[in-house]
Amino acid sequence: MLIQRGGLKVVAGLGISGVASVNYFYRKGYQVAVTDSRTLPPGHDKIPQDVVSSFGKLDEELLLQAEEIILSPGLAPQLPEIQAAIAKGIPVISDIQVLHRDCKIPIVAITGSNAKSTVTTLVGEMAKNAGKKVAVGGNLGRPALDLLEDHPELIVLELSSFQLETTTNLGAQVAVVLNMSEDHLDRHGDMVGYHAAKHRIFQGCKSFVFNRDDGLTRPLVADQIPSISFGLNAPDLKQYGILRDAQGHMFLARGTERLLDSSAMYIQGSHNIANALACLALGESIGLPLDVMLDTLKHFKGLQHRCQYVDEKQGVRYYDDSKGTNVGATLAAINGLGQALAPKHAKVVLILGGQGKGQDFSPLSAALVNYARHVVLIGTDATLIEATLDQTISRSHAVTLQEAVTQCQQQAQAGDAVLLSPACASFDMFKSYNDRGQQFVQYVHNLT
Ligand code: UMA
Ligand code: ADP
Repeated sequence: MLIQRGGLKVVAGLGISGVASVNYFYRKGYQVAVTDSRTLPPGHDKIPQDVVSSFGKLDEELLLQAEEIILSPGLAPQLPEIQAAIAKGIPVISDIQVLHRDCKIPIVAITGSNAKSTVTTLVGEMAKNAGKKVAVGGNLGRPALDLLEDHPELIVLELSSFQLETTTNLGAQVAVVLNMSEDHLDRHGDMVGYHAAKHRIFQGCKSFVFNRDDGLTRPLVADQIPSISFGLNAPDLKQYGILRDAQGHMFLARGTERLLDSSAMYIQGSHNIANALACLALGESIGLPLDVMLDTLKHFKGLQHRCQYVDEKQGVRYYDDSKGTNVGATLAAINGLGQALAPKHAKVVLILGGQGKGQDFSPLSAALVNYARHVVLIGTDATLIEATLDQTISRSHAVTLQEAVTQCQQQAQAGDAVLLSPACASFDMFKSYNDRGQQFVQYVHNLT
């Protein structure tokens, strides 16, 4: 430590973001300490040895000594130890707030219930291909404060409602809530709380993008703040949308100008067309050239575990949508695959379930009646989910994912698609959605 600056910064929660926060303050010469309720939290060996650390419970005494508390997204501000600090007037902020306070680099801020990672990655690629020195991270990939080490000229941030809850006046160059559907209600209480957290992304923004098809993405901000909209319909002048030709081909469009035949992209499904349009609107807001953006869209192959084709076994195709961790994402997957299979009279066999996060699962039922041959339920909330399904939907239960894959193979007919899209978090049975997806891929490859 070079010099001692200011009062004590206490980092609460030492996960990926906690490690980045501790190291950031340490490098800058601040007094910094860390507390975590876990006895041996991940990253305990990635911080300097002389940083005061208190593990095994959230150390209220330490927290109350703080000049400010940097709260990990995995910890809710409602925790009694954090509430005690708030009651004493100690500011509780996110690592995103620290980033904003300490840098004047323009930020593209992206949130939404789904598509955050896809859109963040794509906008990052577009900026890079346009020759910008861009750093990409936040809820995805690298923690926000690590991005400053790249000395970027532009930062593209994926932001979760957990991060936004403790972020004020972010002042993004451009901000977007891509879409809104139920998620993380166990943390935010209800849709109103979740919506309020998400919409903090617009505080102080210089421009914004919104989804015309989803009223909950529109911010309440002053009229004079410039905006661009996207939606899956014909766009007004200078907005992004869809135009169809006489043969029914869908074109990504700006106003009346056709930009790109949607079939020229690898990423498919109407939700991905919406995502691509959102990227164009965000890119335009930060001055990226259109030709570079379109070229990036044409070459992007999509991210792992997002409706990814895995293999074909005995005429049945298998898809890994392990990142389908809420009802909105799973609906997009069932409808996308179901509509493609329907003309061939083929159907979807779905693996569904896990930790439900307090969501209402009933919107899945109608899509499953239309497109599913069978549903295999797994995980903690399997029974809860089953109770929302229409009686006519064929279903079974499996204790392990391997058993679920075997059941799917038994139920599927040639031409069908087996889809892992659980609409739930994975932590009851797996380390993460990545782990769940990787295990699924392995079991599928092992099928005869
Ligand atoms: N935890 C404790 N005690 C503590 C601190 C944390 O038990 O004292 C638990 C939390 O309840 C949580 C887990 O540890 O279940 C991880 O929490 P964390 O705050 O240590 O998380 P990090 O490792 O710092 O990762 C966080 C984000 N995690 C969460 O928001 C839960 C990561 O998003 C993010 O990539 C990372 O910061 C870098 O910014 C992950 C995520 O699941 C991908 N996000 C949610 C989502 O996308 O739906 C919001
Ligand atoms: P996030 O980072 O918000 O979780 P991802 O890009 O990782 O978003 O995608 C998560 C899930 O949402 C995947 O199952 C993906 O297929 C699905 N998805 C992607 N875009 C959309 C969209 N526009 N609407 C609904 N679901 C989507």
